[in-house]
Amino acid sequence: MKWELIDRYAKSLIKEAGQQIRHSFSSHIHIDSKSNANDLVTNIDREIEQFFISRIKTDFPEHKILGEEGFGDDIKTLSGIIWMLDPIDGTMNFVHQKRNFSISLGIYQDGIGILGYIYDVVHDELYYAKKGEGAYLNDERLPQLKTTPLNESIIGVNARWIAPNRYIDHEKTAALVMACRGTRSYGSAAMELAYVASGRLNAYISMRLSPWDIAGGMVIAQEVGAIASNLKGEPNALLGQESFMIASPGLHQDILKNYIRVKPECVDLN
Ligand code: 2AM
Ligand code: CA
Repeated sequence: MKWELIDRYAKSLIKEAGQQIRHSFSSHIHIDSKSNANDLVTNIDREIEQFFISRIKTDFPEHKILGEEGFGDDIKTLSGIIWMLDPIDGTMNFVHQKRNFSISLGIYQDGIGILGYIYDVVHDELYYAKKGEGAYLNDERLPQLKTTPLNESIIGVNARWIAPNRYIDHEKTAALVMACRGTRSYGSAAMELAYVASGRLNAYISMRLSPWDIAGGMVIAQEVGAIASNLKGEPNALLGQESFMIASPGLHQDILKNYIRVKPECVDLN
């Protein structure tokens, strides 16, 4: 019963937050940058995170919250129940395009993903899953993923990883781009995970993601048989930034083995 209650509660919080974000389009949005000039945050990111936290702290005081904007708890271990929240994943899209961003939420117990949500606010598409009970897009159950060969696959990858960079061998990534059917880059990691889970993409690759970017999507993806790992092929630890890849079963192996080479000198890439 407990998880059914938390699930209903989380969905209603997400829908309410989505409404607030849609209303914010007609107000003044204040934009700041964080780690670099292109790493954006707005007053809306902060207000939405605070909205979630104040509600969760009131109604589930024993739960912990890991939020991108830092208003939650200082999380050092995954013990207990932790809500991993990105109030707006794809802030650059929120600012520049007013679409292609999402609310991303995963609820974990002792490191195991129990509930996952990705809400495409503008299209009113809620992807969600409960561990062991399948994944859904709004009220439609998502089917199990079928393996697609690379030459029939669409890969979500940012063009910067096809140019020389310090993390991975760009010539290998360029070969991947040539070998697949097509590439896309949507600019919201959580949405790209949702797209892999729903078959709109067949794989998604990123060099550096945080727990709140992937926590919700991992629960959803697991329910449809997608495989996720860091670029070394290890499970993501969800405690700090890591590289990331998710794909349908056979494709994950193929890409990791034949098209990804992490530079040996790049010691800080997990
Ligand atoms: P964000 O918008 O919540 O920051 C952009 O390619 C995707 O990567 C977005 O989902 C973005 O999430 C995420 N991301 C994670 N860390 C990032 C960083 N340091 N700079 C820019 N985007 C980052
Ligand atoms: Ca964010």
